[in-house]
Amino acid sequence: MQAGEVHTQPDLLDVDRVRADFPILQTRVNGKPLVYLDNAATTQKPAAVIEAIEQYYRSQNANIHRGVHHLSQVATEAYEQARRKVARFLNARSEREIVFVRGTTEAINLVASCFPRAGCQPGDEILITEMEHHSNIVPWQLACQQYGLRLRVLPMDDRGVLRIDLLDDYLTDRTRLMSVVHVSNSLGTVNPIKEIIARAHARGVAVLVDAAQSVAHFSVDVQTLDCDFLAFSGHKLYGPTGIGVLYGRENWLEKMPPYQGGGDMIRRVTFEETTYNALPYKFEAGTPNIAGAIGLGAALDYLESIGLARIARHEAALLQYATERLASISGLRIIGNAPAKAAVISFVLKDIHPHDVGTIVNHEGVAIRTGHHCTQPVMDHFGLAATSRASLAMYNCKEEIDQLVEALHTVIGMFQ
Ligand code: 7TS
Repeated sequence: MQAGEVHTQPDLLDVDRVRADFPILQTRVNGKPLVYLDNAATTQKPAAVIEAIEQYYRSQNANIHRGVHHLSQVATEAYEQARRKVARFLNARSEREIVFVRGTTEAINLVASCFPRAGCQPGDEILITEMEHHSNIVPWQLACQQYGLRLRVLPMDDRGVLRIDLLDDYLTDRTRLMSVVHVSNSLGTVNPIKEIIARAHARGVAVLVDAAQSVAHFSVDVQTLDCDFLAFSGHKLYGPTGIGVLYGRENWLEKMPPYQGGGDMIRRVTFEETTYNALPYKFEAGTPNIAGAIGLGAALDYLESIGLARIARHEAALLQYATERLASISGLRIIGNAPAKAAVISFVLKDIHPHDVGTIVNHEGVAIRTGHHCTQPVMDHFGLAATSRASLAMYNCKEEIDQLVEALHTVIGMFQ
């Protein structure tokens, strides 16, 4: 190293320092250090998020948008500041495009309920894909029943890659909206979302992006993507449960009728007629999850202090390491082998039931998810009932992957 050269490598994530920010990672399970690899289900929370929520309840709690008193103004400002942070995080044009909801599920239900009333006729089509989470399937089935629409499904291949070569056949003159997952929660596939959006737009089709599994892993910019809607959950992004975001392009949100009726979403109510509030409040009926929004804002601050580019590099290296180590276990088959993947490895181990795999590795302190991951059509594609799934976050490290591999060898030993 040359004199004067900086010793630290600013581009590298300091995983020990990051881990120290997450109190729960000190937990021991069955006498072993916790190895938390269920991050696609929910991430752990840094102290900064826990403290922001506590501080809100200790010193800022009041209902928002209604009171002239001090605390109500403080709480309103904190809630609206969180919205501005989300708008900046996604690079939205305005915070009018940011609707707070309970999570990805509610965001998709909102669009499935309101979009058809603004932009569809009976016989029109909604396009989804074969790798969607149930929360991006069932709301559209309900909408199809209610509004006489037809649901179409773009298939994937056996690597878990969408058949983009068929996209133009599936985008018909009747297609009004395509709702597509950015990163698959059960396969890890990163879909070429920008290309999909461009091709849908060329046919006049609006696009909703399910970003539940992408926003915590690499930077997502709604203007660069040019999406019409985008949904994510706070709890998969180091924030609290019960809060999430629907980004909606302003012209669509203006056109769509409200989702729920109640306080705060109105301008004027009489028994004869009600007029609605401005965006985004038209879609936020009732007292929202104020503490949740503030906690989400703190999570975004934390994420940005680490830097998504640095997180993406760290997780990509870890995913590659984990893939190589798992693939070297005899009898282990990785499900989902797309060239572009993020943070998720699903696998089956010989003919051992995934629930047995999950139970035994838990004895070794390792938390993985087993089951269909709310993607039964994906399981059907591969002729499986369930897989085991390890999913990564910024605080995971190589030693934890080694512990998983060791625990899997214990599983194999028990079934020999
Ligand atoms: N979309 C995707 C791609 C998801 O992975 C999930 C949750 C959702 C939508 C729903 O998010 P929610 O916050 O509204 O529940 N995925 C998972 C999972 O993989 N394991 O548990 C939940």
